[in-house]
Amino acid sequence: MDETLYTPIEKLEKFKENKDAIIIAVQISYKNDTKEDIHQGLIELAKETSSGTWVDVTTTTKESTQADAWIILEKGNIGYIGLPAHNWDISGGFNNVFSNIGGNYFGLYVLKKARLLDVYFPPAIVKQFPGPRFGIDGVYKLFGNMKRMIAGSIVKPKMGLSAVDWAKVAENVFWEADLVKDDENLCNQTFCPWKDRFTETMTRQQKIVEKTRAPKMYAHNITTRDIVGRARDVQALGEKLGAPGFSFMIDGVIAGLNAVHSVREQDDLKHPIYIHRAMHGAMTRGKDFGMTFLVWAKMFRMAGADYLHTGTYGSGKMGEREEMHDVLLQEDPDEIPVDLLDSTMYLNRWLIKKWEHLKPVLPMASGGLFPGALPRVRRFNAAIGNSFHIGCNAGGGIHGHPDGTRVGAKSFKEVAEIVETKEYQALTAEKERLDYLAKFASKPGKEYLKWAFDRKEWGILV
Ligand code: CAP
Ligand code: MG
Repeated sequence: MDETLYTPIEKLEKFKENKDAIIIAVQISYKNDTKEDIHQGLIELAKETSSGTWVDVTTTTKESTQADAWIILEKGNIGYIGLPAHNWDISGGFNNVFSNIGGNYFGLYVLKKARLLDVYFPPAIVKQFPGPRFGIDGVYKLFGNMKRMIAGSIVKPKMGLSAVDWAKVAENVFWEADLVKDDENLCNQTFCPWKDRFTETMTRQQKIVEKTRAPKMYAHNITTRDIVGRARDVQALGEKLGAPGFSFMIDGVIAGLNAVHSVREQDDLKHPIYIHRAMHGAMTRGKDFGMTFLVWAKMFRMAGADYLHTGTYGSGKMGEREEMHDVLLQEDPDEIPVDLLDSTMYLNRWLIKKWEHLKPVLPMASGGLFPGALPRVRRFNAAIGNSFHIGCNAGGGIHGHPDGTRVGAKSFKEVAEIVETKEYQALTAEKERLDYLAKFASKPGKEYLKWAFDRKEWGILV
């Protein structure tokens, strides 16, 4: 655990005089990491991330210095670097941003560590980006303003099923739960062409919506080269089928922020954008070189994500159990341990906090979830002031139920409903909540829920 404390950029004593610049916070290691070494390392980094190189050159002019980055502050091995806002060529969307805030310096062999911890963009830049078209309120409206967590599923096996077999699994989810999504690696493979999968799924979804009158959503993966073209084709097919319950899913880290922004800025595209974050771990888990997902989450909000994967508060397989640290219960902490910047609690605060004109983004918890994990997700989500506004997906945690997908989905959704009841909400002690849920599942007819709660790898997390 890196105990280094990080001061958020907006909390810096020197923030006011630099608030019109782009500001990055970078944690580095250089030579022997003395105060002087860190200072020198940050000078090298500032040069490399703006106008300089490894030696002084004869071609520098007075004018060229307008692009120089500068060191705002050094706190231990964390440096706060200011870059002139005009260094980001916004005319090209997001393509130029990482070339400025997180490009070359990662390759400087003299740096033994360089982690981009955080980024601040001045309002003049943020205002140039659309942000979510729907946001949390808009997405929940599509779900009939339900007063509970959205219960979703990822069809498993995630690859290999034919379009019809995939749609049959989706159908069983839709009978009970709210949302089905493509998995991150499923798009238009020959064994499951997107048009067939979309058609088979949406016709089944439509029949269930007509029967149950309950809103359903299919997040369809459009991660492809001509992503706007694919979005238009999906939208046209949805209209032809008379089936509006779908969102555009994009593997946002892999496709890139520009792809998300390009889909968002098409005014004729009228469906929410669902961002999966596959491959983020390649950049965010390393403790020496890389960046936090916080950097990505801020820009996905600017680019127009309506839903964004940000982890399960450590309730699933993609992260150890997160603790509810006091600092994470503060809305706007003055300092936070570096290792908590990518905690689901801190990430989700940045998805929902007031930020210029940008609508809040719906957090999606996914990855190793199961019915009994939902109470814990709900408690953590409430702790950051986001109540029940979160989508929860389970793949194995639904399709792994021995009574099949439909029963698994029923179990998952039922727990999302139980935790919203007055009786459950009135319980504050952990043991009371555990006993309440166990008792609920021990009733006749609830054997399927008892199985889920009793399964060794699943259980109940409150
Ligand atoms: C979950 C999942 C999700 C990741 C996402 C998977 O399946 O479909 O893509 O977990 O993680 O492929 O593993 P299970 P994150 O429910 O079966 O685990 O949201 O942290 O990026
Ligand atoms: Mg997946």
